[in-house]
Amino acid sequence: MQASSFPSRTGARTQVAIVGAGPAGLLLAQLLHRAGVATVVLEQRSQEHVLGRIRAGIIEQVTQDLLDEAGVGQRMHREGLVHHGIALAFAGRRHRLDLHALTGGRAVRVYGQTEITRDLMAAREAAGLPTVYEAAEVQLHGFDAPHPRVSWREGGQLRELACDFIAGCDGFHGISRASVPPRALAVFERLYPFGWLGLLADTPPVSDELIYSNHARGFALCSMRSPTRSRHYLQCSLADRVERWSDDDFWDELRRRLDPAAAEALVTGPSLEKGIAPLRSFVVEPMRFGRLFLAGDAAHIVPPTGAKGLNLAASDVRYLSRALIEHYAERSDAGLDAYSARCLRRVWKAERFSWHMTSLLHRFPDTDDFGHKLQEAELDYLVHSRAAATALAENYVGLPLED
Ligand code: RFL
Ligand code: PHB
Repeated sequence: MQASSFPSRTGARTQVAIVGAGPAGLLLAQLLHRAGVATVVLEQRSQEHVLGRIRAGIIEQVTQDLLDEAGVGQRMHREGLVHHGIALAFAGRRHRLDLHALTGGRAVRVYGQTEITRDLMAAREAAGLPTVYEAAEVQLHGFDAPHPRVSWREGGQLRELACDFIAGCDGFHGISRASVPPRALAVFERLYPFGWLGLLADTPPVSDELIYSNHARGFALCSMRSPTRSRHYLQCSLADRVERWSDDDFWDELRRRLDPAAAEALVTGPSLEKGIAPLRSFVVEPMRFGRLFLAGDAAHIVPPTGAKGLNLAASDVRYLSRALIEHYAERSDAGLDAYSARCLRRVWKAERFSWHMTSLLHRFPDTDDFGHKLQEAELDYLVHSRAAATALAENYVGLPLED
């Protein structure tokens, strides 16, 4: 289905062609629109498919501020849940980290990525701006020269669009990064020997706040989307298949990996969605090639343990939107020239934090009893040392942006 069709033909042009209608692409488009910069968004999947992906749940203050700036924060303020703390569970006990007290009054908000995407799509549609869904065979041309173009197939017909810049917001498997000559890229990657099995259910959350649990059987996370909808994850083997997990199997295994009070409080019910995601750390440098700018998962992936992926996509978009607006309004390319290095400084700190949280909380194939005792000792240190707890808290709520 096509929400708002773009009457493209040879000779059509825009200022910024945006590839991908995930949160990065749609947020960039909305911020540019509010500054009077014209965009066309090209998305390979249908609108329903994009909205059907259940992903992130935790958003930092920086991301909330950006949604407000984009004029799409109203429902997030109404329906999102402000969380002042998280719990770390290990050795059969649960310990609260008071994020609010440890960070001088900061917090995170539970508001699903699906809802953010829905709000951004609604704003774009209301403004009558062009988004092409089900754009097949998107290709990027000439971004190493002054006049880039993008082409795609729509209903079997070849379309083409000239532009000043291309924003590659098409996620990890997208075409944008793949269009750059490999010799121009440095890739940094780490794969983890396990995945996450996620389950969404209309059951009340186990607790008012998220529980991250380190257990000898593997990691577990109890999260939520609302006071009546829970989202849980279990560390699973990469060889696992979602069909092998009945809902009952999932709930039984989750219960085993929780502290006794949480296990007691767990309310089960039929799953609305169940899926397995692999865990990966990935960064590509640089994030700019001529007139192509990568943003979000197209340039970097973090394992979800630190809840940073969507938030990093948002901070890239903040830097990129300001740089493009500065280019058009002030004829200055300073922001565009600084974009890659500025993003990467924040990206690498989030990579470090996400890797650390993953290492601390999961059972690795080579985690022996000694290794598990070390994890428990570090967790014990974390929850009893204000200095260590502060370091975790300030990363979890989100590090500050550069001006
Ligand atoms: P997306 O969301 O992948 O969107 C990219 C879009 O581009 C389209 N596309 C193309 N379009 C045209 N032509 C092509 N050739 C194309 N190829 C792809 C795709 O269809 C898609 O619509 O990337 P974006 O916008 O950069 O957003 C990134 C976030 O989606 C991601 O980082 C987060 O979901 C990560 N994440 C979390 N992040 C957080 O900040 N907090 C969390 O609590 C959190 N939890 C999670 C997560 C990711 C998870 N999974 C499944 C990987 C929990 C999980 C389980
Ligand atoms: C989620 O609610 O989907 C979620 C929350 C925290 C994480 C990862 C995912 O660290």
